[in-house]
Formats: sequence, C-alpha cells, structure tokens
Amino acid sequence: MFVDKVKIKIRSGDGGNGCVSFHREKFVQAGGPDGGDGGRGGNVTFIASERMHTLMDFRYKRLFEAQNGADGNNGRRSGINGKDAVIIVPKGTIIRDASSDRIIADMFTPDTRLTVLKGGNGGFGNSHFATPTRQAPAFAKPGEKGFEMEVWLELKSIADLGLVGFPNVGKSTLLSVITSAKPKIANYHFTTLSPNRGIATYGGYSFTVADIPGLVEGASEGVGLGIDFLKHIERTRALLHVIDVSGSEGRDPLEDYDAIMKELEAYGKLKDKPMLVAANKTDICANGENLNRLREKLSAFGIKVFPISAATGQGIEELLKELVNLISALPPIEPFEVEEAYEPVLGENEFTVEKTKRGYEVSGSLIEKLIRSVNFGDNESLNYFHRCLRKYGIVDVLRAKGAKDGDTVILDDMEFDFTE
Ligand SMILES: Nc1nc2c(ncn2[C@@H]2O[C@H](COP(=O)(O)OP(=O)(O)OP(=O)(O)O)[C@@H](O)[C@H]2O)c(=O)[nH]1
Ligand SMILES: [Mg+2]
Repeated sequence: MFVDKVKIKIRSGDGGNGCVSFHREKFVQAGGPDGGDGGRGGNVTFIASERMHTLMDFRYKRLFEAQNGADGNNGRRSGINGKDAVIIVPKGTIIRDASSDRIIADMFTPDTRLTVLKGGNGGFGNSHFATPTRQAPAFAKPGEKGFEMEVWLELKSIADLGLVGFPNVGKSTLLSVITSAKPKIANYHFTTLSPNRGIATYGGYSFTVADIPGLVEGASEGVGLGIDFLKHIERTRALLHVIDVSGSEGRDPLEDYDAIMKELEAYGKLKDKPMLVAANKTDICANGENLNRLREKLSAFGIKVFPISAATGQGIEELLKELVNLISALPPIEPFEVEEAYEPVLGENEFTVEKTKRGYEVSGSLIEKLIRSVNFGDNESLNYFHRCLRKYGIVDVLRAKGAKDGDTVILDDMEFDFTE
C-alpha cells in the first residue's frame, strides 16, 4: 500500500563529557590541567530528494539517532564529534512536531538540508577552568544532552498538473502518452493505486504531471480512499479532468463531470484550481453526440473541452499546447508556511522567577542549560553554578521578588535554600 504519512522518532546526540586530567611528565612536578573537551553530539538533519516518491522506507525504520560525542581526553585532546543522522525524504514532505501538530518544515526544494535537532555541545575539560588563583581545577563539565522528539512526515507531492476523473477513463494512458512515465494501464477500475508522476514537454516548456487513482462518488468523504488521493493533487497549479465520452461503461459523461466536480468542491481545496477537460476515447465513440452535449454544457461555464484519444494520439497535441498556455501563465506553487520556526538550541539566556506556594520557582532555557552543565556532586562545579546564578542576575531577581535567607528556591526539580 502507498505510504504517505508516518510517525518517526528522532534523537540528536549527547555531547561528550569534558575530561579531568593533569599533565604528567618525567621530572616535571605537578603539571597543569590538560583535560580536553567532549565532542559535540550529532545533529538530526533532513534532506529533500527528487528521486524518492514515497515514504515507504519509513515503514521499517522508525527511529533515527545521531551519535553521541566522545568524551574529552588528556593532553587537551577533544573527543570526536558524533555523526549526524541524515534522513532523506521525498521533496514535498512536510515535517510536523507530533506533540503540537505544528509544521516545522516543508521539504519543498530538492536538495535542501535542514537541521531539526542539534546535538548537545561537548562539556569543557578541566584545562578550561584554570585561572591564576585556581591552578588545579578538579572538575570538568558534562556534555549537554541531545534532544528527542516525535515527528510526522507527510508527503504532499508537488506537480504542475493533476489528472482527475472516474476509474478507467484513461488517466494513466494519457500520462504514458504525454510523459515518459510507465504507469500500469488495464481495463478495470483502480488499476492505479498510488500516484504516478511524469514530466511532459511541449514547445520547449516542461511541466510535471501527477496521475492519481480514479475517484468515485463520496471520494471527498473518504470513499475508495478518495481523501488520500485528493490530498495528492492539492499542490498542483492546474487540473485536467479526464472524461470517457465513449460511453463504454454505460455511464453518461455529463453525469460523470458533475459527480467529479461535486467531489472536488466538497473537498474544498481543489475547487478554485484552473481546469481543462479532456474528452477521451473518441476513437471508439459511436457518434459525436456525447462530445457535443458535453461541449455545449461546459461552454456555458466557459470551460473548453478537448476531444482526444489517448490510444491513437488524436487531439493530444492541441491539448498539450493549451496546457502549456495555461500552466505557464500561473504562479508557482508556494511551500507551506512554517507555523513555528523550530528552535532546538537553548540559545537565549532567559529565565523567569515565580513565587508559588512551594517557594520561588525559577525556570527558562538558562536554567535548563545550567542544570545540564553542572556536576552537583562536585564542590567546585557547585561554586561555578552559584557564580552563574549571580552573574546572570538570577540572585538579583530573587532578591527583588522578596526572597530572603532560608527561603526555598526551586530550579527544575531541585530545591535549594536561598543564601546571599
Ligand atoms: N479505446 C480507447 N481505450 C482507451 C483510451 N484510453 C485508455 N483506454 C483504455 O482504457 C482502459 C483504462 O485505462 P487506464 O489508463 O488504466 O485508466 P485510468 O483512468 O488510469 O484507470 P484507474 O487507474 O483505474 O483509475 C485501458 O484498457 C486502456 O487501454 C482511448 O483513448 N481509447
Ligand atoms: Mg490509472
């Protein structure tokens, strides 16, 4: 079955820990600190590919993890950076944050690269913490943790022209005639089960064509997987409605036209697209009656009907010419708007202080960052933490909000006594 929506889990790498080490050499006493930094954790990066057309591969692989950075080493040697997780998706894939359903990115342009999760930074080794008064720092920083999230990948193919119509009217045959695509063609309904694509060229102008499975009444409500199919022509610039005017299936072409238009209208997003009508299978029409009735009816709406035979090639050139005229005058398809620029790095030094029943709760990206980078089991690291609380103004704000010695201060899930 065609796969156009999957949920995957992505995880960027943790940063490696900084190293605590002191230089040792024969005949040299008490060498200085020489612990290297941890390596950076790998990122999770998406690439849009023009050659991939479904999300099939993601059915079997659902977890994508970047590598962790390696710990720092002695001799000021940094740990190796973790390898990125690179995820290749078909162009037109939309990435949504599964927890909020917001669009993070539209992988619209082929070969775009987008980093969705950054790896954690490596922790500094102890050689970073040497100062004139602290020549032998016995601590280093742990690496920052990576990030994890679930995302929906949703493929919304992009094509200049979408082919619509009842099953078996000859959509795939037409695609095979105007492009080099080789879709399955057969004399039964629902031969096409997933969208086919091709590139048509006429008079030096090229446009992409998407052929979808046949629509039936109720498609816009999901009958015959209709919604899944219609979704695939949302991102087209124009539609070509293919109608069988031979009456070979005992249906009336005028009723077919109305039925399909009703579905497009009910689905909503497609009803305002420019559309041409191709009256197919003219080679086996008993007479021109159906064609004339269709023409008459549609001319009242200002819609031109192109009689063709996908089987013999008759009328195809005129149709192509008109399609080029139509499409080349239309504006390009726009990518989906990103609803929230996803910012995986804790970039800003932000915090808020709120007085609650429990005490003074301090939160924000700065706090998360601090807590990630401090080793609470180590006195020197703890001192560093206290200095940071002062340096970033957290102590000032606490005081301004009325905190006094002995009051409880809550950072993340840790409680402290406030001391000046
Ligand atoms: N005589 C004649 N037969 C045609 C013509 N176009 C298509 N056919 C035949 O009609 C049948 C259906 O063609 P397809 O191209 O598979 O139709 P489709 O609209 O893609 O059908 P679904 O994928 O099932 O929706 C096949 O047997 C084709 O050979 C035509 O112009 N004339
Ligand atoms: Mg088909």
